[in-house]
Amino acid sequence: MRIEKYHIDEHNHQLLLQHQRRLNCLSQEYAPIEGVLQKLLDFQVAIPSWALGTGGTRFGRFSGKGEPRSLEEKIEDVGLLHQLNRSSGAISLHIPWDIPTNVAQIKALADEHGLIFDAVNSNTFQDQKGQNYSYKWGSMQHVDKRVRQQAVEHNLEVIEWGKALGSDSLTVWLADGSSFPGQLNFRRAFENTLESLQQVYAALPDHWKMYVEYKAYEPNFYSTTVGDWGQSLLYATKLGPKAYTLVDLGHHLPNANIEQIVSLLLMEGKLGGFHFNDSKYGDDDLTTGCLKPYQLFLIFNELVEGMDARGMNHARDLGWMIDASHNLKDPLEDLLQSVEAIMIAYAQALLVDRKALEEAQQNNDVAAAQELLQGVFRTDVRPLVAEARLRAGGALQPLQLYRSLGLREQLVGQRGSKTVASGL
Ligand code: PSV
Ligand code: MN
Repeated sequence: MRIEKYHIDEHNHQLLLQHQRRLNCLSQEYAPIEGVLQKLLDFQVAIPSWALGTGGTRFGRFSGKGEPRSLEEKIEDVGLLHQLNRSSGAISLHIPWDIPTNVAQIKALADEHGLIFDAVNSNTFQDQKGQNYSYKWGSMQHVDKRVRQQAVEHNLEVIEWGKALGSDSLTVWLADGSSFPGQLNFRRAFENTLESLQQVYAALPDHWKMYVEYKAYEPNFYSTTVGDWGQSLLYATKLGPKAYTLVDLGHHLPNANIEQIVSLLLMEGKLGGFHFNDSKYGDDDLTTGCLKPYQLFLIFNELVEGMDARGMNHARDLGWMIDASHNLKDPLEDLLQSVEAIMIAYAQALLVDRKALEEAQQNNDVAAAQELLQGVFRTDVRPLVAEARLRAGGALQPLQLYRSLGLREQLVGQRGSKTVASGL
């Protein structure tokens, strides 16, 4: 399904005057805004294929209606998002949940929707039908070499799928760890994991990146073999220049200073990518920015500062992806809100007066530094984000248009109300 262009035009036409009034006020305060707008136009956030269906918890899954039944329909859903916001131009696949039946057709379909393939994700946290060995006791850390080998081979297969689709990065998240003291020899688990990752690393094409994602706990509750950014950095450093740490916002212990982690990883040239979501307690996988928009802004503030310090291209040099999946909202509405929150935080970070902040820091003027940051955070930059969307051919108010066109109802009409998307 595609949205007819005239629907977007009509919607924009209706909102244009009000939009221009708001944008003018903002431009007067923060002129010139052209550079910021171009950066917003360039910035794309990948959508994970598993976020298009309603997620569940271990207590159950309450399916939404009109969920995509196939990879083709997932691509169509991301295409709709991208048409509405022009900032969701990539899809990230999880193998084996989303193995393409016909690569050429899938690529052509993605192309039709203006989408590229972001990082491919391996899955050694679940047992699959027909698999020889179980991952109950871990995958790359496993005491049995045959299990480790199976996990390595799976990752090699994922790289092959990625190559075929035109992806250029592999994300490895391992559920490996232990739930009871004494269950695991930590050092051996690390060494086994490193050796397995090295075999995968050796198969990476030259221009590829490998993202090593860490997570504090869950599904294991005593130790995780890639449990924090220090461990991930250790693996990434030992692996080599194509390996990087991936930060998932939901994978820290409560109150961790994620912005500081980001800053130091960037300093070391070892920050690879991001998984955006929001949480109150753990890996809650809630809509990005729904709970802690200030933290999100502070993270972007460090990202922009750190990327600029290294002369990096904001849009291209890091992998940007949403990783959220919960069981209440319409997934497409949720994703529109997440992308909007990300763009707002990014726009705010771009508006920070870096010179003045640096001066405040040099003078130990803590109050001035706070004023500077909170001044930007409390500025309503939504007109800027909307202007970037407008220039790219998207909708001024994507969620409003999604609802007024009855897109979910149309999807339910096509797909039915009892469909279940593959994924979590
Ligand atoms: C694990 O919690 C994670 O964040 C990893 O990125 C997985 O690939 C994804 O969620 C889906 O399980
Ligand atoms: Mn993740």
